[in-house]
Amino acid sequence: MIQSVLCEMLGIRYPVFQGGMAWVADGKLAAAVSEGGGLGIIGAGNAPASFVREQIAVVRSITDKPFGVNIMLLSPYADEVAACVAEEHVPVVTTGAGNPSKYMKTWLDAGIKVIPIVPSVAMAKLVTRLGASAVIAEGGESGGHVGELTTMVLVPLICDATDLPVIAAGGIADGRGVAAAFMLGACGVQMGTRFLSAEECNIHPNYKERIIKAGDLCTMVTGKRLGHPVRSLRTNFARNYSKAEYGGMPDEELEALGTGALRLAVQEGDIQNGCFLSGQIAAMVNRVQPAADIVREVMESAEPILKGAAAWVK
Ligand code: TUI
Repeated sequence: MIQSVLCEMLGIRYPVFQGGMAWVADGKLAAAVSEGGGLGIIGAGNAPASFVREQIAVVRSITDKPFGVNIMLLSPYADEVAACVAEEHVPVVTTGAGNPSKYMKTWLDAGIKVIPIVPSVAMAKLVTRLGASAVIAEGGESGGHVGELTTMVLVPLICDATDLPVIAAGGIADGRGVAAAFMLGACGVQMGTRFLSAEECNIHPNYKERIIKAGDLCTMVTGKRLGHPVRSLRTNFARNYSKAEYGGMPDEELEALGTGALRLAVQEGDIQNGCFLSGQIAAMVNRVQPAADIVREVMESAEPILKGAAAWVK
């Protein structure tokens, strides 16, 4: 069984986090992952604190295992959600899409383990100084809001930049990815796209089907011009957005084009107007299965690969 310092630190069986995907990662999915021995994470996304509080209650009604909340720092509700997780004393907070500095003291005072997603060495060093428990190094293969660097480059750089445990994310969906992440110096992984196919993942059936059918070239990045690059499935919406972006559409119109598109994908399965966030690894996600099976299967299949690695050394 693969265990690492993260397991003891967080009280989890497997060093696997489920990404806190906006609109997708609700209390039911998070609870299923935590029950399966990983760390389930509620995605606050752009939702208000009332929604997050409800989802925390859902998790607590299903499991007494540890879980986390991801706070999307670009959200207009970030301040109230930050206060809510402190009041609720959630075990773990992860952050994304920004600098979490201004909330760190409140969370640490509430006894929360803070694990920011860092897209750069500078951000890793900053949150290390501010008292983070670990960092998530998320490469640009991931779905959603992406940084510049790939997982292959970012993970070892972050491992060199901090003594904290590093969780690798972006482009990981099976045992080979886990083994590779550990070889790069990570002691845990976070997966988002792989959990889109979980039985307990409550997205529209069109979304699940698209992920399962996706091939290697099925994602693209849009939104660079507005400063928030986002990886999603290459749908008509993404192609049209890209054309508008490079065709000189004014910023406000472009912003309006993207508004509501995540919800349309997740809740309505709207193939024409929805933005179906997905990592490149969707090509490797081929079936629906319980979240707990995903956690176990991915970690168990990494074991022979890691054991076999010694055979390279003569
Ligand atoms: O955050 C994500 N993935 C996301 S967020 C999201 S919802 C969204 N809504 C509106 C616009 C854009 C996205 C969908 N997917 N992943 C973690 C992540 N964090 N990726 C990149 C970063 C990041 C970027 C800059 C973290 C820190 C950061 O700091 C910038 C600075 O220096 O302040």
